[in-house]
Amino acid sequence: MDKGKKIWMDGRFVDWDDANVHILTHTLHYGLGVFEGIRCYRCEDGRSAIFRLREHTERLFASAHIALMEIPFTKDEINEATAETMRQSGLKDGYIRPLAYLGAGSMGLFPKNNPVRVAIAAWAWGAYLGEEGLANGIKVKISSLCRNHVNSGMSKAKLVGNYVNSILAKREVVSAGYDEALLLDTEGYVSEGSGENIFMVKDGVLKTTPLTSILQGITRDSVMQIARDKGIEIKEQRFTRDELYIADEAFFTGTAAEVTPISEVDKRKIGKGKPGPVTKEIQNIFFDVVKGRNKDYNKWLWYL
Ligand code: PPE
Repeated sequence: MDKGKKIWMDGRFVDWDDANVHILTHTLHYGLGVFEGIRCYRCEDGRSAIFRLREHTERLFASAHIALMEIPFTKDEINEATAETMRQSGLKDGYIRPLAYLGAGSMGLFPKNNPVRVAIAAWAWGAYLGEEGLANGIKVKISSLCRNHVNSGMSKAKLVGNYVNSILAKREVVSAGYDEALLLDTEGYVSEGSGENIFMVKDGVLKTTPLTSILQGITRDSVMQIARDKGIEIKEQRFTRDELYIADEAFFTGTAAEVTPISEVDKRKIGKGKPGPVTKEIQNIFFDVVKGRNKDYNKWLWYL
């Protein structure tokens, strides 16, 4: 891992190798914690820009609200700390991980006085599903595990504990030789990837899962706005696995995954089995936007 030099912990910077916690950190035992994943890109003019920082911070606080955790900093302070972490990392581009967690104090399932702690780290992270996958598409398998039911996992919150489901699904399909897992919801409709939202294209119309069992992806929202601005029709509507099998195109979106084409699902080729025209157009615009080449979306960039 190409690590950043410093990590922000509860208001001060510490060296990467000294960013430790007590073993009785509550979140480590029981999974109640919330986090974000943010990317910072190096733009063509040499400056670095964090993509949609404000929206990520908003979601961090929304997640904490759902989790009944009170973050002891303001949103402005977290925005500034995130930007400063990127500066102090010594990296020009990378992935930033804010995490709010329950520190050591009492044990058991009724944390009383455990402090809410916040840390922000940054490291260099290339293509999440590989350069080859980003260029030519990835092979996806539907996991035997369902995405958490909303009355169990609460997908609007980016909860630490929700990712047990994701890790188990990912391990299952990777060990079967696939690149990424797709999960269905408890009613059997397509939900999302282990760490991505999903889109399909049929007859020029874009479709994506509605906000029920999924994380409200910021990349998903960006792609929807880009598509609307391009005049592409878009529907938030649930769909089944067989509808996906006969789609013309499909792709995943996520901060880490960016816009990754899907070439096959459960051994069924999607369209021609390579990135289609709508996917490619959206992917190109997305990379222009995040790298500051498309000024129409400059409001999404927080320059360092
Ligand atoms: N669904 C899930 C379950 C999810 O984890 C992510 C992000 C998304 C959708 C897309 O959300 P957004 O990043 O706002 O577009 N997954 C993060 C975790 C990656 C990791 O392995 O860690 C991410 O992409 O940062």
